[in-house]
Amino acid sequence: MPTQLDNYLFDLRGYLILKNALSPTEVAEANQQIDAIPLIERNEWHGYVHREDHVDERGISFQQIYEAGKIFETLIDHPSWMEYVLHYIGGQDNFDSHHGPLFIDENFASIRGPGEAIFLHSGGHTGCKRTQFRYRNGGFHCGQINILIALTDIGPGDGATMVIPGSHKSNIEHPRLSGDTHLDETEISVDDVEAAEEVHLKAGDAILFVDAISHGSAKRINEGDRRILVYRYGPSWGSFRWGYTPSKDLLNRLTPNQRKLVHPQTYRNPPPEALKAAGIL
Ligand SMILES: O=C(O)CCC(=O)C(=O)O
Repeated sequence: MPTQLDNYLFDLRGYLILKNALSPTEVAEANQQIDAIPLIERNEWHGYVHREDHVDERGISFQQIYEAGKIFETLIDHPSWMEYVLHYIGGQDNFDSHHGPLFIDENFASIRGPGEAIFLHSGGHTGCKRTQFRYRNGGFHCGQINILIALTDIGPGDGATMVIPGSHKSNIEHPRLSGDTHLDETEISVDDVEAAEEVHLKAGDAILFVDAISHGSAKRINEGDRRILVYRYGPSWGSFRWGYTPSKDLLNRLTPNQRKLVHPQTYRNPPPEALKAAGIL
């Protein structure tokens, strides 16, 4: 459960660090499963895992990673963060009895080598409903809470996640994120962006952040790869960011609680007799 200090810091900064969220065994298993994915081209599939088609500078992203092995299924409702995510999305009283309290609208593994990064994006100034930070009536009601898990140690030069603490509440866009002086995807470092900070993690640590915070990653300078996982949670009435559909195999394997987070709705259809009686069939 989040403590009062967690709540204070999350409200103030827009993110929290969850130390040792995964055990060394879980980290090793996740890395092995990622190694087992062949190096497919952009926009190709390996089973139900899709390699996202984005710019080269962003590295490799394997979307629908929860389809890639048991370890990724256990992350759907992992005890290291589930209570936190429920608390910061809030609103579960409205939906819990009908469908799930939350929905995962994107989940992926990201692998980045030297020279690769993702530009800083988002911020409170956008007012975007889906990613918003909201606190009302004594509770949090955020639109999207991300859990970003390090599968390798991420320190200086490793292409760490960058955040601008407090920017989930900002009214004004950071001048380096747009306009004449905006940074290009591969030029990013904290030295270029006043008030941005790198978040250094050990493998197994996670960052919990509201998507409204300005975030991205520094350019990796060091040799080797940086590996992370991202699971994005929102309210159960949300929909997939990229239109993926969880496979029937996955849904059959999941526990009832996990299934609610992956596919909250049970669809209602009229029985064939009703359609026949109405002359539709
Ligand atoms: O790759 C990172 O460290 C940041 C991830 C990110 O930008 C995102 O989750 O939108």
